[in-house]
Amino acid sequence: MSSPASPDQMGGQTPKAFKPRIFSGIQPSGGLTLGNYLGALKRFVEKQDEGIETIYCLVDMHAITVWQDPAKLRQQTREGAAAFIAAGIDPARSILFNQSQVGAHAELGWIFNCVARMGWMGRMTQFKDKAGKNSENVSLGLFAYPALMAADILLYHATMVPVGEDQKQHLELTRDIAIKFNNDYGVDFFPVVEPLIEGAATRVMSLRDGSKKMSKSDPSDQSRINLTDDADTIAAKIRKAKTDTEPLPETVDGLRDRPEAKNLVNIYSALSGQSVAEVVAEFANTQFGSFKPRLAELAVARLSPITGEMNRLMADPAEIDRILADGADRADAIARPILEQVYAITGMIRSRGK
Ligand code: AQP
Repeated sequence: MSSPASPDQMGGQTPKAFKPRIFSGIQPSGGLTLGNYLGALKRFVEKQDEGIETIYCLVDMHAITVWQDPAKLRQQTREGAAAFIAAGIDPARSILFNQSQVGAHAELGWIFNCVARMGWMGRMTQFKDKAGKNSENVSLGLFAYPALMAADILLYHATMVPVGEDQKQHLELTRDIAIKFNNDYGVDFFPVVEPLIEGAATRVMSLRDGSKKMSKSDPSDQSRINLTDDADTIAAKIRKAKTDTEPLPETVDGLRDRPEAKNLVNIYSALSGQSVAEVVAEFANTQFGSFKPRLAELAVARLSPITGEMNRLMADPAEIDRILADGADRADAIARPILEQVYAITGMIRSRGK
Protein backbone atom coordinates (compact mmCIF):
# COMPACT_ATOMS: atom_id res chain seq x y z
CA MET A 1 0.00 0.00 0.00
CA SER A 2 2.46 2.64 -1.09
CA SER A 3 1.36 6.24 -1.34
CA PRO A 4 3.12 8.09 -4.06
CA ALA A 5 2.19 11.67 -4.79
CA SER A 6 -0.94 12.13 -6.88
CA PRO A 7 -0.44 13.22 -10.52
CA ASP A 8 -1.62 16.71 -9.50
CA GLN A 9 0.92 16.89 -6.74
CA MET A 10 3.54 15.74 -9.27
CA GLY A 11 2.74 18.43 -11.84
CA GLY A 12 1.03 15.91 -14.13
CA GLN A 13 3.72 13.20 -14.03
CA THR A 14 2.57 9.67 -13.22
CA PRO A 15 3.80 8.93 -9.70
CA LYS A 16 5.93 5.85 -9.28
CA ALA A 17 4.92 3.03 -6.93
CA PHE A 18 7.05 2.60 -3.83
CA LYS A 19 7.69 -0.71 -2.13
CA PRO A 20 5.80 -0.99 1.21
CA ARG A 21 8.27 -0.20 3.95
CA ILE A 22 7.66 0.90 7.52
CA PHE A 23 9.80 3.31 9.49
CA SER A 24 9.20 4.62 12.99
CA GLY A 25 11.21 5.84 15.93
CA ILE A 26 11.14 6.58 19.63
CA GLN A 27 13.21 9.18 21.46
CA PRO A 28 15.47 7.85 24.21
CA SER A 29 14.63 11.01 26.17
CA GLY A 30 13.64 9.01 29.25
CA GLY A 31 12.40 5.56 30.10
CA LEU A 32 9.64 4.31 27.81
CA THR A 33 6.07 4.53 29.07
CA LEU A 34 2.86 2.60 28.68
CA GLY A 35 1.90 5.31 26.14
CA ASN A 36 4.97 4.53 24.02
CA TYR A 37 4.21 0.83 24.36
CA LEU A 38 0.54 0.93 23.35
CA GLY A 39 0.77 3.82 20.88
CA ALA A 40 3.96 2.66 19.20
CA LEU A 41 5.98 -0.40 20.30
CA LYS A 42 3.15 -2.93 20.41
CA ARG A 43 2.09 -1.88 16.94
CA PHE A 44 5.67 -1.95 15.65
CA VAL A 45 5.73 -5.63 16.59
CA GLU A 46 2.39 -6.29 14.87
CA LYS A 47 3.69 -4.68 11.66
CA GLN A 48 6.88 -6.75 11.80
CA ASP A 49 4.81 -9.88 12.28
CA GLU A 50 2.66 -9.01 9.24
CA GLY A 51 5.83 -9.51 7.22
CA ILE A 52 6.26 -5.91 6.01
CA GLU A 53 9.84 -4.61 5.88
CA THR A 54 10.28 -2.70 9.16
CA ILE A 55 12.96 -0.21 10.21
CA TYR A 56 12.91 1.04 13.81
CA CYS A 57 15.11 3.67 15.35
CA LEU A 58 16.05 5.11 18.73
CA VAL A 59 16.15 8.74 17.67
CA ASP A 60 18.94 10.01 19.90
CA MET A 61 19.53 13.12 17.75
CA HIS A 62 15.92 14.16 18.40
CA ALA A 63 16.38 13.51 22.11
CA ILE A 64 19.11 16.19 22.39
CA THR A 65 16.75 18.89 21.13
CA VAL A 66 16.17 19.24 24.87
CA TRP A 67 19.06 18.82 27.34
CA GLN A 68 20.13 15.22 27.98
CA ASP A 69 22.79 14.15 30.43
CA PRO A 70 25.26 12.17 28.23
CA ALA A 71 25.57 9.16 30.57
CA LYS A 72 21.78 8.98 30.97
CA LEU A 73 21.24 9.29 27.22
CA ARG A 74 23.52 6.30 26.61
CA GLN A 75 21.69 4.31 29.28
CA GLN A 76 18.25 5.31 27.96
CA THR A 77 19.22 4.43 24.40
CA ARG A 78 20.29 0.93 25.46
CA GLU A 79 17.19 0.61 27.62
CA GLY A 80 15.03 1.68 24.68
CA ALA A 81 16.66 -0.95 22.47
CA ALA A 82 16.08 -3.54 25.20
CA ALA A 83 12.41 -2.48 25.34
CA PHE A 84 12.00 -2.96 21.58
CA ILE A 85 13.47 -6.45 21.73
CA ALA A 86 11.63 -7.41 24.93
CA ALA A 87 8.34 -6.27 23.36
CA GLY A 88 8.92 -8.60 20.39
CA ILE A 89 11.08 -6.80 17.83
CA ASP A 90 13.40 -9.38 16.33
CA PRO A 91 16.61 -7.63 15.24
CA ALA A 92 17.09 -10.25 12.54
CA ARG A 93 13.71 -9.48 10.92
CA SER A 94 13.47 -5.75 11.66
CA ILE A 95 16.29 -3.25 11.40
CA LEU A 96 16.87 -1.75 14.85
CA PHE A 97 19.46 0.98 15.39
CA ASN A 98 20.12 4.38 16.91
CA GLN A 99 19.85 7.37 14.64
CA SER A 100 23.24 9.02 15.26
CA GLN A 101 25.07 5.95 13.89
CA VAL A 102 23.65 6.64 10.43
CA GLY A 103 24.94 10.07 9.45
CA ALA A 104 22.61 10.24 6.44
CA HIS A 105 19.75 11.26 8.79
CA ALA A 106 21.49 14.51 9.72
CA GLU A 107 22.57 15.12 6.12
CA LEU A 108 19.07 14.78 4.69
CA GLY A 109 17.72 16.67 7.71
CA TRP A 110 19.80 19.67 6.64
CA ILE A 111 18.49 19.52 3.08
CA PHE A 112 14.94 19.41 4.45
CA ASN A 113 15.69 22.44 6.64
CA CYS A 114 16.12 24.18 3.30
CA VAL A 115 12.85 22.77 1.90
CA ALA A 116 10.55 23.29 4.90
CA ARG A 117 9.21 26.80 5.46
CA MET A 118 9.45 28.72 8.74
CA GLY A 119 5.69 29.23 8.70
CA TRP A 120 5.07 25.47 8.53
CA MET A 121 7.35 24.80 11.48
CA GLY A 122 5.86 27.65 13.50
CA ARG A 123 2.47 25.96 13.38
CA MET A 124 3.66 22.72 15.01
CA THR A 125 1.69 22.25 18.22
CA GLN A 126 4.33 19.99 19.78
CA PHE A 127 6.89 22.79 19.44
CA LYS A 128 4.46 25.26 21.01
CA ASP A 129 3.72 22.81 23.85
CA LYS A 130 7.36 22.03 24.54
CA ALA A 131 8.62 25.60 24.13
CA GLY A 132 5.73 27.11 26.09
CA LYS A 133 6.45 30.71 27.05
CA ASN A 134 10.16 30.05 26.68
CA SER A 135 10.40 29.96 22.88
CA GLU A 136 13.34 32.42 22.73
CA ASN A 137 15.44 30.09 24.86
CA VAL A 138 14.74 26.63 23.45
CA SER A 139 17.17 25.08 20.98
CA LEU A 140 17.01 25.72 17.26
CA GLY A 141 16.94 21.91 16.98
CA LEU A 142 13.60 21.75 18.79
CA PHE A 143 12.12 24.08 16.18
CA ALA A 144 13.66 22.12 13.29
CA TYR A 145 12.76 18.72 14.81
CA PRO A 146 9.99 17.90 12.27
CA ALA A 147 12.38 18.39 9.32
CA LEU A 148 14.77 15.82 10.83
CA MET A 149 11.80 13.54 11.46
CA ALA A 150 10.81 13.87 7.79
CA ALA A 151 14.40 12.93 6.89
CA ASP A 152 14.28 9.86 9.17
CA ILE A 153 11.28 8.56 7.26
CA LEU A 154 11.98 9.66 3.70
CA LEU A 155 15.63 8.53 3.82
CA TYR A 156 14.30 4.98 3.52
CA HIS A 157 11.50 5.80 1.09
CA ALA A 158 9.25 4.52 3.86
CA THR A 159 5.61 4.47 2.85
CA MET A 160 3.95 3.87 6.23
CA VAL A 161 4.68 5.22 9.67
CA PRO A 162 2.97 3.74 12.75
CA VAL A 163 2.72 6.48 15.40
CA GLY A 164 0.52 7.74 18.21
CA GLU A 165 -2.01 10.51 17.63
CA ASP A 166 0.42 13.21 18.84
CA GLN A 167 2.64 12.69 15.78
CA LYS A 168 -0.10 13.22 13.19
CA GLN A 169 0.81 16.84 12.51
CA HIS A 170 4.50 15.99 12.07
CA LEU A 171 3.56 13.35 9.51
CA GLU A 172 1.45 15.84 7.60
CA LEU A 173 4.53 18.05 7.51
CA THR A 174 6.58 15.10 6.23
CA ARG A 175 4.09 14.77 3.38
CA ASP A 176 4.37 18.52 2.66
CA ILE A 177 8.17 18.30 2.58
CA ALA A 178 8.09 15.30 0.21
CA ILE A 179 5.64 17.04 -2.11
CA LYS A 180 7.57 20.32 -2.10
CA PHE A 181 10.90 18.57 -2.75
CA ASN A 182 9.36 16.59 -5.62
CA ASN A 183 7.78 19.71 -7.09
CA ASP A 184 10.76 22.04 -6.61
CA TYR A 185 13.14 19.63 -8.35
CA GLY A 186 10.60 18.27 -10.85
CA VAL A 187 11.10 14.68 -9.73
CA ASP A 188 8.99 11.83 -8.41
CA PHE A 189 11.51 10.86 -5.81
CA PHE A 190 9.96 10.82 -2.35
CA PRO A 191 6.79 8.90 -1.47
CA VAL A 192 3.95 10.69 0.27
CA VAL A 193 3.77 8.68 3.47
CA GLU A 194 0.73 7.29 5.25
CA PRO A 195 0.46 7.70 9.01
CA LEU A 196 -0.81 4.51 10.67
CA ILE A 197 -2.68 5.73 13.74
CA GLU A 198 -4.68 2.70 14.83
CA GLY A 199 -6.02 0.92 17.89
CA ALA A 200 -7.66 1.83 21.20
CA ALA A 201 -4.64 3.61 22.63
CA THR A 202 -3.41 6.08 20.06
CA ARG A 203 -3.37 8.67 22.84
CA VAL A 204 -2.79 7.34 26.34
CA MET A 205 -3.35 10.14 28.83
CA SER A 206 -1.56 11.05 32.05
CA LEU A 207 -2.76 9.18 35.13
CA ARG A 208 -2.84 12.51 36.98
CA ASP A 209 -4.59 14.64 34.35
CA GLY A 210 -6.89 13.21 31.70
CA SER A 211 -6.35 16.22 29.44
CA LYS A 212 -2.57 15.68 29.12
CA LYS A 213 -0.81 12.93 27.19
CA MET A 214 1.20 10.38 29.18
CA SER A 215 4.78 11.43 28.54
CA LYS A 216 8.20 10.14 29.55
CA SER A 217 9.39 13.67 30.30
CA ASP A 218 6.44 14.64 32.54
CA PRO A 219 7.96 15.85 35.82
CA SER A 220 5.58 13.62 37.80
CA ASP A 221 6.51 9.93 37.80
CA GLN A 222 2.98 9.23 39.10
CA SER A 223 1.58 10.46 35.77
CA ARG A 224 2.91 7.48 33.85
CA ILE A 225 3.62 3.77 33.95
CA ASN A 226 7.22 3.11 32.97
CA LEU A 227 8.17 -0.14 31.28
CA THR A 228 10.71 -0.57 34.09
CA ASP A 229 8.11 -0.27 36.90
CA ASP A 230 7.65 -3.38 39.04
CA ALA A 231 4.26 -4.93 39.79
CA ASP A 232 3.75 -3.05 43.09
CA THR A 233 4.59 0.29 41.53
CA ILE A 234 2.20 -0.30 38.62
CA ALA A 235 -0.61 -1.30 40.99
CA ALA A 236 0.02 1.72 43.25
CA LYS A 237 0.06 4.15 40.31
CA ILE A 238 -3.22 2.77 38.95
CA ARG A 239 -4.80 2.82 42.42
CA LYS A 240 -3.87 6.50 42.77
CA ALA A 241 -4.87 7.42 39.18
CA LYS A 242 -7.20 10.41 39.09
CA THR A 243 -10.85 9.55 38.38
CA ASP A 244 -14.26 11.07 38.92
CA THR A 245 -16.65 9.68 41.54
CA GLU A 246 -19.22 8.05 39.22
CA PRO A 247 -19.19 4.32 38.45
CA LEU A 248 -18.28 3.25 34.90
CA PRO A 249 -21.07 3.97 32.40
CA GLU A 250 -23.31 1.48 30.62
CA THR A 251 -22.48 2.79 27.14
CA VAL A 252 -19.38 4.02 25.32
CA ASP A 253 -21.17 7.33 24.88
CA GLY A 254 -21.27 7.64 28.66
CA LEU A 255 -17.47 8.08 28.65
CA ARG A 256 -17.79 11.38 26.85
CA ASP A 257 -16.69 14.30 29.06
CA ARG A 258 -15.10 11.82 31.49
CA PRO A 259 -11.47 11.95 30.28
CA GLU A 260 -9.93 10.01 33.18
CA ALA A 261 -12.52 7.20 33.02
CA LYS A 262 -12.17 7.06 29.26
CA ASN A 263 -8.39 6.81 29.54
CA LEU A 264 -8.48 3.87 31.95
CA VAL A 265 -11.07 2.06 29.81
CA ASN A 266 -9.00 2.65 26.68
CA ILE A 267 -5.90 1.29 28.42
CA TYR A 268 -7.85 -1.79 29.52
CA SER A 269 -9.13 -2.26 25.99
CA ALA A 270 -5.68 -1.94 24.40
CA LEU A 271 -4.06 -4.30 26.92
CA SER A 272 -6.81 -6.93 26.77
CA GLY A 273 -7.47 -6.82 23.03
CA GLN A 274 -11.20 -6.31 23.75
CA SER A 275 -13.03 -3.45 22.05
CA VAL A 276 -13.95 -0.42 24.16
CA ALA A 277 -17.62 -1.44 23.83
CA GLU A 278 -16.83 -4.90 25.23
CA VAL A 279 -14.92 -3.41 28.17
CA VAL A 280 -17.77 -0.99 28.90
CA ALA A 281 -20.29 -3.85 28.74
CA GLU A 282 -18.20 -5.97 31.11
CA PHE A 283 -17.69 -3.21 33.68
CA ALA A 284 -21.00 -1.29 33.38
CA ASN A 285 -21.87 0.35 36.75
CA THR A 286 -18.61 -0.88 38.33
CA GLN A 287 -16.96 1.47 40.83
CA PHE A 288 -13.32 2.44 40.26
CA GLY A 289 -12.46 0.71 43.54
CA SER A 290 -13.24 -2.58 41.79
CA PHE A 291 -12.15 -1.68 38.26
CA LYS A 292 -8.68 -0.37 39.15
CA PRO A 293 -7.41 -3.65 40.69
CA ARG A 294 -8.57 -5.51 37.57
CA LEU A 295 -6.76 -3.01 35.37
CA ALA A 296 -3.64 -3.27 37.53
CA GLU A 297 -3.71 -7.05 37.32
CA LEU A 298 -3.99 -6.91 33.54
CA ALA A 299 -1.24 -4.28 33.20
CA VAL A 300 1.12 -6.32 35.38
CA ALA A 301 0.35 -9.51 33.43
CA ARG A 302 1.12 -7.79 30.13
CA LEU A 303 4.08 -5.65 31.18
CA SER A 304 6.02 -7.76 33.68
CA PRO A 305 7.31 -10.27 31.07
CA ILE A 306 8.59 -7.28 29.06
CA THR A 307 10.21 -5.71 32.13
CA GLY A 308 11.84 -9.04 33.04
CA GLU A 309 13.25 -9.47 29.56
CA MET A 310 14.48 -5.86 29.49
CA ASN A 311 16.37 -6.45 32.75
CA ARG A 312 17.94 -9.59 31.31
CA LEU A 313 19.03 -7.77 28.14
CA MET A 314 20.33 -4.76 30.07
CA ALA A 315 22.76 -7.04 31.91
CA ASP A 316 24.73 -7.30 28.65
CA PRO A 317 25.11 -3.78 27.21
CA ALA A 318 27.84 -4.92 24.79
CA GLU A 319 25.34 -7.23 23.11
CA ILE A 320 22.83 -4.37 22.79
CA ASP A 321 25.54 -2.19 21.24
CA ARG A 322 26.37 -5.00 18.82
CA ILE A 323 22.71 -5.28 17.76
CA LEU A 324 22.52 -1.49 17.25
CA ALA A 325 25.73 -1.51 15.18
CA ASP A 326 24.46 -4.33 12.98
CA GLY A 327 21.12 -2.51 12.51
CA ALA A 328 22.96 0.73 11.69
CA ASP A 329 25.03 -1.03 9.00
CA ARG A 330 21.87 -2.43 7.40
CA ALA A 331 20.06 0.92 7.67
CA ASP A 332 23.04 2.73 6.15
CA ALA A 333 23.09 0.33 3.19
CA ILE A 334 19.52 1.43 2.32
CA ALA A 335 19.90 5.10 3.23
CA ARG A 336 23.23 6.00 1.61
CA PRO A 337 22.25 5.30 -2.03
CA ILE A 338 18.99 7.24 -1.54
CA LEU A 339 20.92 10.17 -0.04
CA GLU A 340 23.41 10.09 -2.93
CA GLN A 341 20.48 10.42 -5.33
CA VAL A 342 19.25 13.42 -3.32
CA TYR A 343 22.68 15.03 -3.64
CA ALA A 344 22.59 14.42 -7.39
CA ILE A 345 19.05 15.85 -7.68
CA THR A 346 20.01 18.97 -5.70
CA GLY A 347 23.19 19.62 -7.70
CA MET A 348 25.90 18.74 -5.20
CA ILE A 349 29.22 17.55 -6.63
CA ARG A 350 30.18 14.15 -5.20
CA SER A 351 33.56 13.49 -6.78
CA ARG A 352 35.42 11.89 -3.85
CA GLY A 353 36.37 8.24 -4.27
CA LYS A 354 35.47 8.18 -7.96
N1 AQP B 1 0.77 8.95 25.52
C1 AQP B 1 0.93 8.35 24.35
N2 AQP B 1 -0.07 7.61 23.81
C2 AQP B 1 0.10 6.98 22.61
N3 AQP B 1 1.25 7.04 21.90
C3 AQP B 1 2.26 7.77 22.41
N4 AQP B 1 3.50 8.02 21.97
C4 AQP B 1 4.15 8.81 22.85
N5 AQP B 1 3.35 9.08 23.89
C5 AQP B 1 2.17 8.45 23.65
C6 AQP B 1 4.04 7.52 20.71
O1 AQP B 1 5.29 6.93 20.98
C7 AQP B 1 6.14 7.14 19.85
C8 AQP B 1 7.45 7.67 20.30
O2 AQP B 1 7.29 8.97 20.81
P1 AQP B 1 8.59 9.84 21.04
O3 AQP B 1 9.38 9.26 22.11
O4 AQP B 1 9.34 10.00 19.78
O5 AQP B 1 8.11 11.26 21.39
P2 AQP B 1 6.84 11.78 22.08
O6 AQP B 1 5.65 11.52 21.24
O7 AQP B 1 7.13 13.22 22.40
O8 AQP B 1 6.76 10.87 23.40
P3 AQP B 1 6.91 11.32 24.88
O9 AQP B 1 6.83 10.09 25.73
O10 AQP B 1 5.93 12.40 25.19
O11 AQP B 1 8.38 11.85 24.92
P4 AQP B 1 8.91 13.21 25.46
O12 AQP B 1 8.35 13.32 26.85
O13 AQP B 1 10.40 13.09 25.45
O14 AQP B 1 8.41 14.27 24.56
C9 AQP B 1 5.39 8.05 18.89
O15 AQP B 1 4.80 7.26 17.86
C10 AQP B 1 4.33 8.65 19.75
O16 AQP B 1 3.18 9.01 19.00
